[in-house]
Amino acid sequence: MFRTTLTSKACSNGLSILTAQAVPTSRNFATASAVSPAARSHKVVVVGGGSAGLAVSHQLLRSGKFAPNDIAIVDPAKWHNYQPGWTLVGGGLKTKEELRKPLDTLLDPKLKFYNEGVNTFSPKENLITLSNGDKVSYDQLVVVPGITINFGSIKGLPEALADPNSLVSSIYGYETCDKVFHTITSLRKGTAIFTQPAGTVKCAGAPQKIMWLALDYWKRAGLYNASKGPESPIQISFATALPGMFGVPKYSARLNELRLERGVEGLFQHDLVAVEGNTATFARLDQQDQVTKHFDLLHVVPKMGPHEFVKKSELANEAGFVDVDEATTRHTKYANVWSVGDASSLPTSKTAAAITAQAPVLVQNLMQSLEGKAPNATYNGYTSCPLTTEYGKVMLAEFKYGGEPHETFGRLLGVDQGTPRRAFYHLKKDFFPWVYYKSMVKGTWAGPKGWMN
Ligand code: UQ1
Repeated sequence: MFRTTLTSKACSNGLSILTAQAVPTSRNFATASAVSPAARSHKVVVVGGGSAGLAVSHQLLRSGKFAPNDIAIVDPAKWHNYQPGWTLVGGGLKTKEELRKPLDTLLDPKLKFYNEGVNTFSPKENLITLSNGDKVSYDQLVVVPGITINFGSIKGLPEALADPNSLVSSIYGYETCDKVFHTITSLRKGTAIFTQPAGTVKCAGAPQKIMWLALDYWKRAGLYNASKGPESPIQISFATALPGMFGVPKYSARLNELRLERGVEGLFQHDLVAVEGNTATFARLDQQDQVTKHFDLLHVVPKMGPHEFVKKSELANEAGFVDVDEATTRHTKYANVWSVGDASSLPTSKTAAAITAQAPVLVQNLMQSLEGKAPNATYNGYTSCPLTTEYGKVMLAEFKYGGEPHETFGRLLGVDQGTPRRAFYHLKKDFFPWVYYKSMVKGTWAGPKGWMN
């Protein structure tokens, strides 16, 4: 994963963009090596060694159609993190160390690894320039570097997070995810605020997953009691830029019922902009003003966005995401460029579960494209959000494009996944982290479709 913000040199040569049809048809299995000047030239270059990069690279390799070094992976990171587990770290259920592995140990030796960032994309020339200045050329490019967490987007946040005495923390970073549990266990009374920002975030359910775990912790410790109203030692608010609890109506309604039952104040259309001491300032999105709130504990979800080197490139749409067709995952202008995962423009919730469904589609379509065939695999927008609603229970939200529920166990077993369940908690806490490192990063896990080849 590209976890650091990289410097980008914008491509501003003003040349007209090639259309899909204009991409040379010779870029396929038969001729690729003939046109390549050997070193630093690959059939496929995958930018990003996160969930999407590892799944796609290894699924491509498993096709058996690639020789050593035909596929290259580019990522400046030393470590690969299982980020869905950071909520569990915040809840005191896992350690952050057990969720990460050195990136190079996850790569099949047949992959060429450039442990570097990317400065620029030159899609008309089919090459990328690395942060060390080296140029790497490709026949097919997969752009999956993820997105950045902009801690600096909230005034005073970096300082508050770094202060070991402040009860300000975030599950959205390796450095801070273990501070979260410390803040939860330290609070004895007062107001706890959990925030969710405006704009794109990874896993839009995580901002409240950690709140539900904290609530349960304080309830069990006798510090939170909804029936006591203002007499409860701890008061809890959920301050979200969204107008409701979740983007999918079915689950949003259930989560709002939980919020009301559990006495959590909903501060909707509140977007955190600054933290100073024990005061949080929010922009009110429904009115043109700001409001300040006192807090004793603050869990912050910073704003997130595309990496500069993607945003400034010819591959990005206006919002800065890699502009791909929502069904085929192929770039809308460059027929030999592909993207899935957080960096892509795919209009669905950004999760590892989404990648389990996206990666096989990208891989099948890229392989067909190499064989000179039209891509015919399609992605339906599948994504999932296993919402911890308390210790021992998870609401397994699964949906597709249009916010329509698409429930695996609803279909298989007839259960309603809007109801939090213990079995789903074990999927989230034990099975998913296990299958992720055991199979998904190795290219053998297709999520709800099970194991592949
Ligand atoms: C999944 O495969 C997965 O990754 C390993 C997750 O964790 C990040 C998930 O949250 C989900 C929902 C899946 C999908 C798999 C099934 C069996 C529903």
